[in-house]
Amino acid sequence: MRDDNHQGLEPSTNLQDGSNLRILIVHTRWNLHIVQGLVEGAKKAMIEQHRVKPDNVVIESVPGAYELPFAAKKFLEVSQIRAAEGANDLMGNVNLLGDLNLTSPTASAKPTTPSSTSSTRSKQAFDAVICIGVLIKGSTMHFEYICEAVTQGIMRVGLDSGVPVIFGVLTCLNEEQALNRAGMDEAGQGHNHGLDWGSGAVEMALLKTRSF
Ligand code: DLZ
Repeated sequence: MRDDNHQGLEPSTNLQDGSNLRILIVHTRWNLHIVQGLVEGAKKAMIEQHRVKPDNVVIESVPGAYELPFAAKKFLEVSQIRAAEGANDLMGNVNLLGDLNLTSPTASAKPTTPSSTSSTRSKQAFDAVICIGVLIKGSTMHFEYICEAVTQGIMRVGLDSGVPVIFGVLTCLNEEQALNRAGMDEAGQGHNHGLDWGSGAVEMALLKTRSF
């Protein structure tokens, strides 16, 4: 069914050049068939419209939407520690991760070899995070509680860290609404909101480079 109330993001008049940015997408595995379409939309906008390098789009997953704020915060912190570690390695070989006894919580959990550690350390911290998930209302109050917690949590991570965190969570009354907002509806008249989230992440990440 066509959503006549759809309002997409009006593109910025300036080119938002994301070629120096590194952006994290954290997505849920709940409602994965829809979430994947949204993740692809966000990637497409960042890479094709904003010149973000494909290697600089990092994708991680969590079980459900409730886990998004925690994961965004942790991945962000680890990326900041690794970036600082890389800078310190250049100056004096200080190992912050080792000192704090932190390990990476990434889903891929690759074994740490000396070469992979040093290449990971040289990576820049994430300039923005996009949290992507799909919440579909059921017959209990669960939906309302998760929506509230996720919304507040994602906002808090952004404000506390000073790094923009995009709210890419659809909160829908049924699957049809979600498919429409992922541009996956049968009639092909929906709009993939992932595109807007990708553009929004680049624009917000670039705020710090603005002079006023
Ligand atoms: C439990 C639950 C329910 C009922 N529905 C969804 C949903 O529609 N979308 C989603 O991303 N996650 C859902 N979850 C899982 C919670 O987000 C969370 O993963 C669990 O409550 C464990 O903390």
